[in-house]
Amino acid sequence: MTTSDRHGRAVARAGANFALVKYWGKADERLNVPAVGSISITLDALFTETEVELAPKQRSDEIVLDGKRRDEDLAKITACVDLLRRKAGIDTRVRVASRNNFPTGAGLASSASGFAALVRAAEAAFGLTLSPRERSIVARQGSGSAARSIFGGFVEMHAGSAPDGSDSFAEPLLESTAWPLEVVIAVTAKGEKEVGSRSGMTRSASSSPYYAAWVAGQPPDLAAGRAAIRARDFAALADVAEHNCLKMHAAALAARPPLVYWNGATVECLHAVRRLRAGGVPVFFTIDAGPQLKAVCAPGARAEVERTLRAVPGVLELLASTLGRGAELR
Ligand code: 2P0
Repeated sequence: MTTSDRHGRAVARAGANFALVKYWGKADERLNVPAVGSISITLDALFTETEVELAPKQRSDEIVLDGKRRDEDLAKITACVDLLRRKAGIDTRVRVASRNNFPTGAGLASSASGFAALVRAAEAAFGLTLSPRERSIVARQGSGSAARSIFGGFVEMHAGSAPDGSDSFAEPLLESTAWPLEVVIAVTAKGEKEVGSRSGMTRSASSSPYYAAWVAGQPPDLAAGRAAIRARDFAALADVAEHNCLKMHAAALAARPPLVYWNGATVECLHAVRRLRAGGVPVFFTIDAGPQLKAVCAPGARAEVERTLRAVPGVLELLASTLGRGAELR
């Protein structure tokens, strides 16, 4: 029996994640090693489910996302699956069918959950058993944030310093059940963003006068984020997360041409969250490379956060989630 007879097909699910101490910039573009570490939370309610099936008769991989062929994503997916083909010692092509239960490419971390689910499913389809760390290293080469979606709850990604990227992986910091924070996402625009994270990072690194300061400031933010999570200190986490988010956007805004990921509603939501917290509601915001605002709140505060954000003009829809588990086979 060949590997493909024994295995051949697998389905995996991975939750989206977003960073509270952010990844922005690369140390090595070829190996996709980030310039800075990051700390994230993995979500339960926003996920990608991916089926990988060996296709021995095909000469190239095939990717279908939300029912549509995505030939534009094929090169990145093939490169990532190649890493697993090499480990398995086989050269068989695959058919990948993937589904997001949330809008793709609008700053909601679809590449994070997408590559984490792809790696988990392809590993199983090829009959491999990787350690979680190896999975994270492979997922990173698909998309940096995907290294974090391998794990659930609170996760830290290490930038690492090895030239081969072998110490650039994520690992769990705290389980979701140990501090069950909740998330409300204010969707302020739908559709794919104008400038993807990857080119936004390159542009920031090459042209923003604040990029070096952004990189230099990351170790203390990581230490503060780690300490706040270990101590379950909401006020401390809110402080470092908002500061770190605004620094990332400051570096991006100062790029040439500028990277303005926000719209008016994003900014109104930011103010609404700050007003809520000033009034004693345990909530803070973060914003990624897109116009959606993510509000993170302590258990019990979600209903009030939802009421407030729903009333902000320009908010099209709210998504809510608890924290979730890492990438798993179905
Ligand atoms: C983050 N973002 O830490 C940051 C904040 C967006 C803003 O990780 O080039 O899609 O595939 O490694 O992972 C988005 O970057 O970039 C991201 P690649 P990725 O969540």
